[in-house]
Amino acid sequence: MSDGKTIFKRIIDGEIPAEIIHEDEDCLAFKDVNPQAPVHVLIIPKKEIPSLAQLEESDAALMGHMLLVIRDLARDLGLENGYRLVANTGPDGGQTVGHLHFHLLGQRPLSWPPG
Ligand code: DGP
Repeated sequence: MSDGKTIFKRIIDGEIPAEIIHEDEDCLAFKDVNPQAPVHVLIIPKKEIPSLAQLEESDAALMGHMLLVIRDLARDLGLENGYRLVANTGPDGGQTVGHLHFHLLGQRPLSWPPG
């Protein structure tokens, strides 16, 4: 029974397992189940925001907080040589889960442009 929740909301609610590497009052970071790099972590707000396109002005502090969490995670995960932060948004952006998430990718050189 999915009861309309996204898979990420189910992770937030502890209904399905995830390899959580950071949790605080406002956000959660866990390993991507289908990693595209040696480090591939998803950082999500606990607030149910479908994508960047639905952000509100009142989410500014939350987004700032998440970027600082990401900065610290990148340092703690040893990504001193660099990394990439991605927020796939909407169908053209390739978003498959309707809960805002940032992909933190690193520990290999990443090509540009993306596909
Ligand atoms: P996106 O395409 O940007 O919406 O990325 C969704 C990502 O979520 C994708 O890289 C795979 C990951 N993912 C999907 N389901 C699960 C899950 O149940 N657990 C974990 N850890 N990651 C998931």
